[in-house]
Amino acid sequence: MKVAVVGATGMVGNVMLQVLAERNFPITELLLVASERSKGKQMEYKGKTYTVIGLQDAVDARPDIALFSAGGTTSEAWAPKFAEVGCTVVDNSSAWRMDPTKKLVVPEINGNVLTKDDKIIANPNCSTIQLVMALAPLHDKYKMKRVVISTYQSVSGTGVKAVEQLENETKGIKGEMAYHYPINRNAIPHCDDFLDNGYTKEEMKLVKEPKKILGDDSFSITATAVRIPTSGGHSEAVNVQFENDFDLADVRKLLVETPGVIVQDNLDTNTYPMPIYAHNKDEVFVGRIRRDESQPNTLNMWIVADNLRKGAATNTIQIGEYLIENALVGTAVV
Ligand code: A2P
Ligand code: 11C
Repeated sequence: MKVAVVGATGMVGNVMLQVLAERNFPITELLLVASERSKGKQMEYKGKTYTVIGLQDAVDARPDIALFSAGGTTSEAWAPKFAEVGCTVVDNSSAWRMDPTKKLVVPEINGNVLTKDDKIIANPNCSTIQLVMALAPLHDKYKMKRVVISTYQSVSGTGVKAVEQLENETKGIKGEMAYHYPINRNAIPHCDDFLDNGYTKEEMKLVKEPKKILGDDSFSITATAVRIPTSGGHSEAVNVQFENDFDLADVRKLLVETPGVIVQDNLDTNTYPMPIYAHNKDEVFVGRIRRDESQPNTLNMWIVADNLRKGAATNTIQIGEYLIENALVGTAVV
């Protein structure tokens, strides 16, 4: 495959290159693409040096697959141009996620919706991906009625500036602020912009995206998204009310048997998911699985994943792998 990584110099782009190399993604030609600022910059992949190119040069090279993580504006403007030359774009931005003509995919859950005609495919938001990975098998069996989510999100979800803000603050250095407030020793209930309904965009992604991925809008979701001073992954406290009652041992078994999910739940040994363990891993970790004793058919659990891996780069690349394995992607039109 001729593969373009658009946003290769960015935070997610860098993780994409690591994940592509680790998983031995079948690359015959690699194009590293970024803004005009980075044109000509040298980058390494599997010990080989590559020169960063601009978007138009990448379109002209007619890649088979383009993995985009260069922000929504770049995606809106450029994904269609890649698609026009026959390239399949897997886009990590929020630009296409809720577009009814585009698929929103977590391969383990709904890879089967993809066809050869899908030329722009959306990768969900990081906090959505880890959530649905744990919810999907439970929804299949017990049918969700209502989900309440509180997130504890890593600064790496905001980007390099936020990671630097936290590092500077821990060292007592005054630097540029990515947030309105200090993040060290703080919790900021404000991820992404506020909307007219009083929720943030991040919270509304958690409300809308799971319904599209699960292909079911019969359940309700509400969310509060909070930024905390950690960098390795996002955590989520999730309360799920089901239509049907469940057996706790069966819930654990279902999660243990779900590919891509690891149950870390042993109170005797203080074992539960945490960002320091999830960091650099591709799986979604679930623990603190317990019955909500305040109402029937309701479960509490704690879900953690590396937001730059399964929440972004890994899921994007898994979509690419799914396309290749199912012969849904081919040589671009000349
Ligand atoms: P560049 O490094 O040249 O600015 P991050 O999310 O870490 O900020 O990274 C964003 C990525 O998207 C970077 O690789 C960045 O390239 C790229 N990018 C940002 N704006 C554009 C643009 N207008 N055209 C192409 N790539 C862009
Ligand atoms: C965060 N979820 O942690 C965001 C980052 O819609 O792709 C990714 C934003 C997105 O703030």
